[in-house]
Amino acid sequence: MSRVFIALGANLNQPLAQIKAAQAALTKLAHPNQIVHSPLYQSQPMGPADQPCFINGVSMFDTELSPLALLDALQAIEQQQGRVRKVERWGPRTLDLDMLLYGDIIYEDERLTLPHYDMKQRAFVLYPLADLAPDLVLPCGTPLAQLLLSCQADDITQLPSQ
Ligand code: ROI
Repeated sequence: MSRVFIALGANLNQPLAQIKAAQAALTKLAHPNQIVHSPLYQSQPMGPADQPCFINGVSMFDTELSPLALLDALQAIEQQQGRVRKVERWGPRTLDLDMLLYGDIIYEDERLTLPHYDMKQRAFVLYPLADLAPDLVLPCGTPLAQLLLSCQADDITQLPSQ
């Protein structure tokens, strides 16, 4: 069994409702009562600025699915919630589920890179991750706390718990 962290992001079609529905769908992938959802954040878009704010969060659970089986499950949830893969890079989306970490695995193929290739720069990922696992150390040996020190949090706002 491996501990996984999934980043959730949405900025279209009632993003808060999209994130809530995704949390419910992820709960079905986890062992019973073994999932924890971070507080949610509103964040300014990274990439093109002419798109709505995002709602972001992270969920943590243990799974027996392999990394690629978990990726299939995440993509199925994205599809169920109306995600259409667009040509435009970094455009708006109804739901993004990104596998951040799968245990201590370091992995790369054309479908999946572990840890997530850009997580170290993204405040909207690092802050909710730290809410769940403040003492986390990445597979490369870098403590999460160290990444937070060099990451500006001025474009994210924690939402009151729902
Ligand atoms: N920007 C923010 N703030 N949150 C996201 O989840 C997010 N996801 C993306 C891009 C378009 C890069 N920008 C984002 O995929």
